[in-house]
Amino acid sequence: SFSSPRVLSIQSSVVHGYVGNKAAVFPLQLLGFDVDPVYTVQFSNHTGYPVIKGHVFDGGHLRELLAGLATNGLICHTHLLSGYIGSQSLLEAVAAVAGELRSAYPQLTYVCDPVLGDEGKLYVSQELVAAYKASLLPLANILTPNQFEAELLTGLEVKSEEQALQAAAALHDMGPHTVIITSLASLPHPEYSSPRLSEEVSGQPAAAIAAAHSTPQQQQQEQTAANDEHQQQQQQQRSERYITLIASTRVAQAPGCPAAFRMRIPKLQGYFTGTGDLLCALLLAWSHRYPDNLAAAVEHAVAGLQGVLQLTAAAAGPAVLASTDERSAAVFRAKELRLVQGQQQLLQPDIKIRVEPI
Ligand code: PLP
Ligand code: PXL
Repeated sequence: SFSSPRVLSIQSSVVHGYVGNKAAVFPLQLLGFDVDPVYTVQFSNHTGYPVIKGHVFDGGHLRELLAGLATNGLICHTHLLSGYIGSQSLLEAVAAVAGELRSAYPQLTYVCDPVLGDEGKLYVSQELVAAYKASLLPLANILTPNQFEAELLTGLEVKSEEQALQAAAALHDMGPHTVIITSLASLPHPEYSSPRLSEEVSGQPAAAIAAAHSTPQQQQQEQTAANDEHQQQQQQQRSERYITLIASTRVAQAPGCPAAFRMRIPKLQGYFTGTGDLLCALLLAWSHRYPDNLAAAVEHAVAGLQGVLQLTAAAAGPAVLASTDERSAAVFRAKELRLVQGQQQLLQPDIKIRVEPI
């Protein structure tokens, strides 16, 4: 009964739109997985909208559903996927479920997205950080923290590529053989400071203004200062145009496949909800397809996500993408992921971005 892949996916669900399980189930099915979804919440829509209606489920709900499955002999999962977990009770229940699934199938792959926060802000209670470390990381095989989550889970600062690799190593030691750190927004990249990119530098208005009002010697100094400032600005702008992903695995890779690499992903304008959930589901699917080539798995997953995002951005249109109205349901609705329309991109992703071995 373990011959075909089957995922137990424990995530939130929404009636309208695509986050949590709504962003994960269809792509996984499309890529050949049977999916058994368990809802951690069921809301009318994602939490960005002005109004949210619905219910939150606790650990007891998950345990009850698992007991039903166990009694009927329906625990036959090759994969476990967990996303946002809002309470310690639910987290402990997920840990129990992971243990139960692994005793039924020791080769179980548990893909854990440790959703704790982003950009310095926690969106769960602090006690969940310790609970993840104590209960879930030891059971997880593939972990997908963002930069901030990698810092919280390791206690290490993650502000450079080297630090990201150190954090990944620390996370490997806590359990997961594969760590994919997403969304390293402000990570300096070696190339950003290389002269190769300076051809992108165009006008230098600050230097020109300084030059018009000073002696030649002052000019030289001010020009240098202005150039430095300008270069810093350019560097900042360049790094903000990319999201850097860093991946590291201790699974033996096929010849020629790197065990650690970076990928620089051009940023699209606008913020979309559910991208992290979709990426995590795609990483699960493609790493099953390419068990000894993480680079190929990441390239396929990111290309699928980008394909859906491009379609979503095109459908939303420039006015919606430029909107800064944080409270507009219409704007959120217009930016819901075009998953169904993008199924071809998920099924046969057009790989435009390759990984770079570190
Ligand atoms: N790639 C990765 C690794 C991400 O984590 C995300 C967003 O979470 C995206 C791409 C999507 O970003 P964008 O909408 O800027 O393309
Ligand atoms: O994409 C993360 C997510 C998951 N689940 C729910 C959400 C969100 C983001 O807003 O609202 C219910």
